[in-house]
Amino acid sequence: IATIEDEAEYQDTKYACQRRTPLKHHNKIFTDALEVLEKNADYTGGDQDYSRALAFRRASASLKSLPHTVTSMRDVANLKDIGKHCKDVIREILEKGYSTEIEDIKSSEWFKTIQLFVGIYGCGPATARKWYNMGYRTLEDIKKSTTIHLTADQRNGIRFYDDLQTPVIRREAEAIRNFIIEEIKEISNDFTVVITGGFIRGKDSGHDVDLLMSHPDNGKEKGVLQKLITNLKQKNLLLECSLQANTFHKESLKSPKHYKSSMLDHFEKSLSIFRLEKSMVDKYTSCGGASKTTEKVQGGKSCSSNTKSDDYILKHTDSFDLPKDRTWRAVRVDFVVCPQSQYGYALLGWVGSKMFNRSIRLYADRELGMMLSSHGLYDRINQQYIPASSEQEIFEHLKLTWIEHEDRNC
Ligand code: DCP
Ligand code: MG
Repeated sequence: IATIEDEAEYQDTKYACQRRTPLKHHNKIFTDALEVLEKNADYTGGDQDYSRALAFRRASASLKSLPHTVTSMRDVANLKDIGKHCKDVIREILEKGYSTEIEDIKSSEWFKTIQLFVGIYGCGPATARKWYNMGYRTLEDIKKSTTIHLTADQRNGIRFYDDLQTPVIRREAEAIRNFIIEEIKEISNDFTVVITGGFIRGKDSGHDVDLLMSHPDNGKEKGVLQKLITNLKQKNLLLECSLQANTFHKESLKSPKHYKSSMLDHFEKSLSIFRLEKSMVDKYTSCGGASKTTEKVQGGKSCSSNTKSDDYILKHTDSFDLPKDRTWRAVRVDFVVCPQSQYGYALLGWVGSKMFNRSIRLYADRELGMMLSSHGLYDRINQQYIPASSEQEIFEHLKLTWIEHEDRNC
């Protein structure tokens, strides 16, 4: 039951980052419908569709933070960010329990096929549409095609399709984190490894595991990820991985281009597919899972510098089939390394959600003339960088009330 304070808080806000958006909210039937409209616009892909997708997402975020259930159109009259199209959908759901438009979209061959194809790791809406227009409708069609040239990501995306479509559960994420902590002890002491993304916002499952890694001494984080990846490859634990170097320059914080081109950040990172042995889940979740390694390194392992990143990527001639009696599953894991001086900003960015980030960045820009990214904050008016050692400090700089991680699910 919503309190007067909850209602007042909702009424007071213009941006999603100013209000609490819990995971479990009161209007799922409506937000599920709006998410179909958002996906549909996103799959369609034009500039206008991008704006439409965003509008549906904003409407959905508004309903998610509403402290009560919408039961009549009167409840919707003064809601934030709900346009005519959304209102029509809500009205129909209120009257009939479903929306004809949403049901039509969900059952259309086009939508179902694009949804199937964008589920392939490495395949975005543009590629999915291209394949659809070439007449392909199933994964089998894609596998058999002799005209499509699949990228390495897409070949693995198809090979591990079922695994990667199966949500990663919290226990699996924790096992991977704890295992990685053990592995890093071989390379560097005092490293911290934190699970971010959906799990830190309280979700029980997600599409991947996002690990933010750092060292308390600024600069000492350098080189560790490369060694970690080399070691994991030697142990045959990576089915695929890319290693991206850090490309951040402080000056770029001032450049509007930095904010436009990079919803994603410039940290050193590896977007990988991890081979999770099922036995690992029990082994690495029973130990309690400290989030910090403190033991001293007993002689770090050597790292060969000529490791190719495509060691485990399928060759074009390899089969898509996996062994039937597997003892492992494939899990998408993002490893991200940030220097301590940017940790608060990096954490804020990797906690998300994507919509929360969009909202807080827009708020900083429009309301305060400040540019916020996962690397820092730049005050355009006073022309200075604003350092922060924690997320709390960033909220203070932005004159925002603190929002807990589990209330950033917009
Ligand atoms: N992120 C972002 N913009 C992107 C990608 C990511 O701001 N284009 C940030 C916000 C996300 C976080 O990184 O919350 C992690 O990205 P994920 O795509 O893994 O999103 P989630 O972890 O929130 O969802 P899921 O539970 O499905 O993994
Ligand atoms: Mg995630």
